Amino acid sequence: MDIIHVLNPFSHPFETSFARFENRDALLIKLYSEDCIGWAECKAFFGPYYNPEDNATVPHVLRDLIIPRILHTDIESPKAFMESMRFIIGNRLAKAAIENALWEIQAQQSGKSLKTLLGGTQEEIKVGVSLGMEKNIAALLAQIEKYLSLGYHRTKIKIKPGKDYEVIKAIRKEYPDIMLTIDANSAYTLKDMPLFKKMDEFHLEYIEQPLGESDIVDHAVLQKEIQTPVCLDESIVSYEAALAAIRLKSCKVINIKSSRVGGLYEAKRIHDICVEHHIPVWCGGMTELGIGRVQNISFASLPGFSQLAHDVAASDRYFVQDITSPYVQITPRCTIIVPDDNNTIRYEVDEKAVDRMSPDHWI
Ligand code: OSB
Ligand code: MG
Repeated sequence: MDIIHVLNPFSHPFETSFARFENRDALLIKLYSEDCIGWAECKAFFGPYYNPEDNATVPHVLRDLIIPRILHTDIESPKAFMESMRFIIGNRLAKAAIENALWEIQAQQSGKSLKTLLGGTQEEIKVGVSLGMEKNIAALLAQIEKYLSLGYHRTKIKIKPGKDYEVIKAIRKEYPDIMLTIDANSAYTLKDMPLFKKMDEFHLEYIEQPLGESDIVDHAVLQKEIQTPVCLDESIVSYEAALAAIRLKSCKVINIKSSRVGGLYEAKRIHDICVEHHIPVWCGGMTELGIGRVQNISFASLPGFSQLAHDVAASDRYFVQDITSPYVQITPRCTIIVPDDNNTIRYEVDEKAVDRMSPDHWI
């Protein structure tokens, strides 16, 4: 296995309540099987801003714990791999990176697409845009206008205390009817209840992760008091967390990121339980490069994802250059075509592009 560190500048900085990003700093995994290579993209960031892992903890967990256990062994399936990793607590981004590479290997060995292996049903998926915070409202309105004119189906903006009510009010004044959502990335507490009640007037599609990143209980208190659906992101780290949130009525919508929950197998279980309980789901993003982006597209083809738009945009939403050939593109309907067994569209890893973005090799 190789771990390759790549750095790809954003064409426009991306600012959330927890950090401002100038580039995507990512670890790529190249997993060698007998007859093929499985590529995967680890979704961790430079620091532990979004969840506890980062680009320093992941190589440790891979090199010192996971790889010694799987080197020169037969692995029956991604599921069997995950079960054998239960001795490692948490560290789901690290586990998901290997799990994703195993799905790629399984796809190659079986001659099937990831969509087919996962049970995907949709030929194309609807895309939305997640917009970072800007220095003023005019700059944000310009961003919104840009992506609306490209046809993006849903606009999500990042908020934080002091950059919330007035910003949304200004957006609603300009665009009273667009499908609008907000993402706080855990920047608030229950003390902000009056603010969230007031925001009901904006008819937002949902409010993403307003409270603590591991909270399930306070979100239930909040959801009971407001009309706007709460959508959980950070808090849903596993099937068990999803079930707890459903039972406690902590949210009405769930954003599923396969990396956050330890891989595609666990993510599909969460998708299935949400469908069973009529909780709308959509596929979240982590400003991925092409490899992770294409895996998200295949995952988002599951039947429960047919209603809402996903944080799975075209490569050029974030980057001038990408590491797949072709880059991810949107159709005139602002959808993305899902790779299938008929090779309607086929993505390859562009190793020259990977090399250009990689100042050093970690292993
Ligand atoms: O909370 O959904 C989030 C990016 C990095 C970390 C967390 C989040 C995000 C995004 C961007 O909102 C989603 C994307 O376009 O990839
Ligand atoms: Mg989010």
